[in-house]
Amino acid sequence: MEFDLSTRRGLARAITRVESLRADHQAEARAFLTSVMEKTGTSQRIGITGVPGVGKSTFIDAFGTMLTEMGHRVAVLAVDPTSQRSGGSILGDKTRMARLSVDDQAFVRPSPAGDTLGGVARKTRESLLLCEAAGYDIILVETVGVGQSETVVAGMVDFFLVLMLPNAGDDLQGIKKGVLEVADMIAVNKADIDESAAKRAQRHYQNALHILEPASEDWSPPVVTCSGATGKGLEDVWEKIKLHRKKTTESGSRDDRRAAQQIEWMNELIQDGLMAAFRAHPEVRSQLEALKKEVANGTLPASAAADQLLDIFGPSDAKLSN
Ligand SMILES: Nc1nc2c(ncn2[C@@H]2O[C@H](COP(=O)(O)OP(=O)(O)OP(=O)(O)O)[C@@H](O)[C@H]2O)c(=O)[nH]1
Ligand SMILES: [Mg+2]
Repeated sequence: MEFDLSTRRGLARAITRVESLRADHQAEARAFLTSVMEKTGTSQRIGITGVPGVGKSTFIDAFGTMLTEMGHRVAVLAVDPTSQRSGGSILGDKTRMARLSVDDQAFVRPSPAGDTLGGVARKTRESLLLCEAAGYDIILVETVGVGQSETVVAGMVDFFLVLMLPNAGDDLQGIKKGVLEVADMIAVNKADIDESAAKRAQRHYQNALHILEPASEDWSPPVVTCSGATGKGLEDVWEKIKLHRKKTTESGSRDDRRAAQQIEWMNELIQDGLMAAFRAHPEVRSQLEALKKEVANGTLPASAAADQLLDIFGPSDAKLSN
């Protein structure tokens, strides 16, 4: 199956194939992806997160439009594991991306549905590669700041931007420390509402970041203020992202980060594949429930049950002791 990636329609159809749950579609999608791999890898991949209402969609609309005006081609993807439950999705509200969604230099795709974060993220990773093969040189991946989704998105981008509200209390407004650890930059958004509050929040986050060990030797995450609504500060955000790219390209850490992400992704896929094969194995299936009960009621040690099942499953060396 071929898809014409030179049109948005062709790209959209290829992504739909990636998102399909049908095994034959997935095989087709994978074969197609393999055939376009050499055209991937050249874009700037940027993750954007923040609590609901921080202004992600508004920011992306303004930031993306600024980039297409500079001559870039911008694709916007989303990772939202909650989209199925709520019936909507992060980018369902195209009204919030009024300019970008009609910009012919942009491609906007809502989050794929899925009941696990891993499943949603896998599809987004593959869609990201398709967008690159289609010639989009900047990919923005939006995720809402819930659960583990930030860590997952940070694991598929070159640069991870965390948007914050200006009314930061001393309690870091409940922000998870884990988010600060993966941030390459913090932007205090909605600075137009109250400049001095935004500046206070900026100092606050600068202090918070100083407490943490810098994640890399060649980059200390800056804290800036901006407004998606007025556009103020967005050029500065872009300058910082370009500087990061320059520094990490020179030091080699950008390639290292990408390589580590690819290996991590492969490992996840192997684990998923093995688990699926394990669960589908007829004899494992016939024994699993009974053994689970024995483990649950304490008559069989978990390790013995696992060994039994691994024995049934296959290669005799697939044992816990190895
Ligand atoms: N004053 C001001 N308001 C903003 C700004 N950015 C967004 N807003 C408003 O804040 C509200 C939420 O903005 P969104 O862009 O939808 O926020 P979001 O983070 O995408 O929200 P979710 O998709 O629900 O997670 C809307 O009413 C926006 O108009 C800004 O820079 N300044
Ligand atoms: Mg939004």
